[in-house]
Amino acid sequence: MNAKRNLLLAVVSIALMITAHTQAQTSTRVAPCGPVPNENQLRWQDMEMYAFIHYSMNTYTDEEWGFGNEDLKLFNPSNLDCRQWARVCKQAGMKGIIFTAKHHCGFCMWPSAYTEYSVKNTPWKDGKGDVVRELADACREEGLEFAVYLSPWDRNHPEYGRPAYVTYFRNQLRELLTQYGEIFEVWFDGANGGDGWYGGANETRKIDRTTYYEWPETYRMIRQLQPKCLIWNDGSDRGDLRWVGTEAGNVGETNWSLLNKEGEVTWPMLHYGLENGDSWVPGETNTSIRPGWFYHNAENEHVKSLSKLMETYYKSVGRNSTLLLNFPVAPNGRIHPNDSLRGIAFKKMIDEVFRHNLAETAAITTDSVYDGSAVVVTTIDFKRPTSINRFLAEEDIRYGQRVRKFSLEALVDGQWLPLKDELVENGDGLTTIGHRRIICFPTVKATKLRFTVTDAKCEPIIKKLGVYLAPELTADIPNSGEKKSSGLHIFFSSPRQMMIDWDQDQTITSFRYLPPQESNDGTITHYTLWGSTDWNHWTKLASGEFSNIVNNPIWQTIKLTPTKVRMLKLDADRLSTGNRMGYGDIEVVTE
Ligand code: FUL
Repeated sequence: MNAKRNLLLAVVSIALMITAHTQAQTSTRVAPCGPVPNENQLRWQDMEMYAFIHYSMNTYTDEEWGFGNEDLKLFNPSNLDCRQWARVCKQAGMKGIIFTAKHHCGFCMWPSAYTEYSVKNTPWKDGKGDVVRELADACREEGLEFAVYLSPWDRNHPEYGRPAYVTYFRNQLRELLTQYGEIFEVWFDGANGGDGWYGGANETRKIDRTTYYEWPETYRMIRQLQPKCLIWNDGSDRGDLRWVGTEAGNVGETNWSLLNKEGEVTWPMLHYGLENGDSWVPGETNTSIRPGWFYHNAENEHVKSLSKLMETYYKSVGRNSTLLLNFPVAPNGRIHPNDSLRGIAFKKMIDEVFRHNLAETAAITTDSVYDGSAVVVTTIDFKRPTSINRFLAEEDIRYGQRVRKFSLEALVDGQWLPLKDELVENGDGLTTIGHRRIICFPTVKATKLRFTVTDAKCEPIIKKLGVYLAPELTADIPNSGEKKSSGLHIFFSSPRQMMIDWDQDQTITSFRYLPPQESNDGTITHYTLWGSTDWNHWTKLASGEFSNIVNNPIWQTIKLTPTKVRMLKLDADRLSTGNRMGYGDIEVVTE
């Protein structure tokens, strides 16, 4: 290989690192390495963080999924204020908002001409209101981009499951794509629980998600009406973006922005991408700032802590992904102060961590011994012992994603110390880079830092390097609501059934339940606990009574013989009062 040219490239790349977005003129000579992003994907990747807003009938029924027959009279917010949502999102560092224009219950937040099940038949603003319009306008005023979530599954529509519904769905999409200005993304959730109201039929309807919606035709319409719009689609025809396989807020530390155009997409492909995939399909990491996607009063003290949000940032934006962070809207029509304050503190902390790039004042040298798989050694010389704990690297992805593996070493007291990604449990975590990779490591006082690309598909083109000292989060926001359960992915499949899932099998030895602490409402007195490794076969792990829990609402422990599970299901067989199970905290003890 041409060693001189590689050296030049590496030096040019490093020279470019300080000004992140300088055009890499020299590298225009470079041939792309495998699939590359299109203009829309490049623009989207630079957004880095944008918000989800979940707000619908569920907000008024305290549910996560509506059945489709919820009473239209329930929708009558006293103080709906889309400008407040937009301001909060903006201050939380979000560059846009994706709004649940229609969730699975089928209720439309805009006055669609194709259904009666919408805001136009509610008491809110005497049926003259349009939440989609108010939010689209508010986003534009705040300089945010706007996007829509339109659920393909519709538990209200009588024709769901038959061809007529697909026409209805497209008609609705056309309304959203033609009446509300530029839409940066469309979000088509893959959920389909089968049963629903369906115009009164009240039955289960099965569809083949690979064929039923006739996506290619819908995609053509989107491309024609909104050429800059990105398509997110979970599980069927390949869109422009992919789900990362979990709603917990993390993508794999190895994260290729590639998938194959055709064929099945397995869970590891969603989570880690596909190194030799033939299409550019980058991952979008979606998670909520609190356990549920919709607002539940019972979760007000469960808003994610600042440390949890920072970890989410490192495990999404810091792993070559974007972060789609959900802010639910409360029944009064506003984002709750706990969520907004935490969101704003999150943005402040990101700014604080990345304020001073210590590489900017260091001397940087690069040496290349590229031999077909690339070894490029960059030494960052701080001249004097300097405390550091974060490393950042960005590839110029216009030319493809190239780096497979790298190493990081710090010169401390004259000795080279290998560093690893402290957020990764197995291995050193120093794999792919892509748009942005951030490595967190315990603070070291180093004179030099050595970054070596040890394996790459083609010559690496590093656009930016950064070295930072993140302040220690010694005291998180007081009463942050950080719970033992905040690391768990908890959701409710019904008001009396809690589900917890992990990315992989766990051997669990006990399950712990803290009842709600402020009232007895929703306290579980009798329970059944189930475990599964595949969602289909459930084994009863335990059932019984939490004795004296009402009078003495303390932690309850269900001891188990060590059992391998990937998901858990807790049924509330009896509650002290109320119809919805409540909890103060949950802990699952694993081996
Ligand atoms: C899920 C949906 O079923 C949830 O209700 C939520 O909208 C989330 C973002 O996607 O799969």
